[in-house]
Amino acid sequence: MGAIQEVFFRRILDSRGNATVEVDVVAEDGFGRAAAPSGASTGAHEVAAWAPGGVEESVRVGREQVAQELVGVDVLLQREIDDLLADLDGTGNFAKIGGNLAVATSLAVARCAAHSLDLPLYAYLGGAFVSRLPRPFGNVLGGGAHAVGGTDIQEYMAVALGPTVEESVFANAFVHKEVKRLLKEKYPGQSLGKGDEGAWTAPIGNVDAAELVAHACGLAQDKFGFEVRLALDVAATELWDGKAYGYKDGKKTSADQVEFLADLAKRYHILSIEDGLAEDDWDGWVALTKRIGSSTLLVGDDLFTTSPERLQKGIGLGAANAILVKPNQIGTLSRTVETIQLAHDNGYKTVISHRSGETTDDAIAHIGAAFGCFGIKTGAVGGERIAKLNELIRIEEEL
Ligand code: 2PG
Ligand code: MG
Repeated sequence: MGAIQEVFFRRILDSRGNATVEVDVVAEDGFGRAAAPSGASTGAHEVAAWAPGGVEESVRVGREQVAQELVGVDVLLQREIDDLLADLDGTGNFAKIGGNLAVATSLAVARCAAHSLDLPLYAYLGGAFVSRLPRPFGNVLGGGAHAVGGTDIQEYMAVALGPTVEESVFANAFVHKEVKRLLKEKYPGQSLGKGDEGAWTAPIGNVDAAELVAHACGLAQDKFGFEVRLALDVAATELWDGKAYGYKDGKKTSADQVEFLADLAKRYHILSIEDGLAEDDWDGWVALTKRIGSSTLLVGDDLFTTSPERLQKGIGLGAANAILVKPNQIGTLSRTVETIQLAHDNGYKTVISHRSGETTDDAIAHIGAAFGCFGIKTGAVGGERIAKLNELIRIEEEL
């Protein structure tokens, strides 16, 4: 039932003004559309983003080669379709067709299947017993590869642990506003900027930034009456030169970095630290996990790149205790789900995530709900960020 009839590929804008791909899948009884995001602080172990010639070549390959392979296939055969995409590519890392083309196709197929069954995407993927929604992680202050002149640490996030997603989303947005107010007080008359994800950027030091955001989280906690915690994405791969982590005020060895983060985590009661160490600094990851893994979520992003194989290695070594899940790092929905299930089977928490370059596609809200992810990292404000947050509020209402 529900054979795919047509597949359309087009180049569209992302939130940074770069080109990305949108895919439409038309089947006998359904229609599905999805778009791919893109990263700035990408991990070396992610699948290739695009065909060698970039977005335009991926779109051409989609039109000339992918579409004809999908036409006639039952849209409900998600795993087979995802395998077909990998086989058609043939490189093992989507270097020929582009991981972003693959992921947009894979998600558009899932949307079309859900539509043909008259189900919302989360219900199609997760079934009748979906009940636990992910906690929103909202980026409120930062720098790194996402902003000019900000902190070395890429993201300072608010994580509201409210009784509902709706209340949590508003608490995170409140922290975003309070951070602006506190920055204006601290730097009177100076202009403030925003990074790619809508987080504030200011000429503030890494520790002062933690202090300021932790304070803003405390104000939110007082106002809303539930816990609001600080979370970091250090994006340490961007700081690592092969020997040391380079900060504006000096270098840190891997051991120094572990001490620095352990101290910050304790001082500011930090809920989670993502990419506290570089993508191949496995020893550092194991050391940090031994040191604070029992009290702090240590989330591997560039470390795992949503790959079941890299996650398996981390589980074996005792590196990290949580994983960031970005479907376009691995290229298909099936592989994304494989990673989420492997994580949950081994006691690793999952945080489904946007990329710094985004569209208004809200698939990650549905995936996070369907598979019971612990968290969803998708910004605090901004059109392409609230697309996901508001969709989660709708899902919550439906449940
Ligand atoms: C990250 C992401 C999203 P990018 O590092 O976690 O915040 O950034 O998409 O640039 O990799
Ligand atoms: Mg990250």
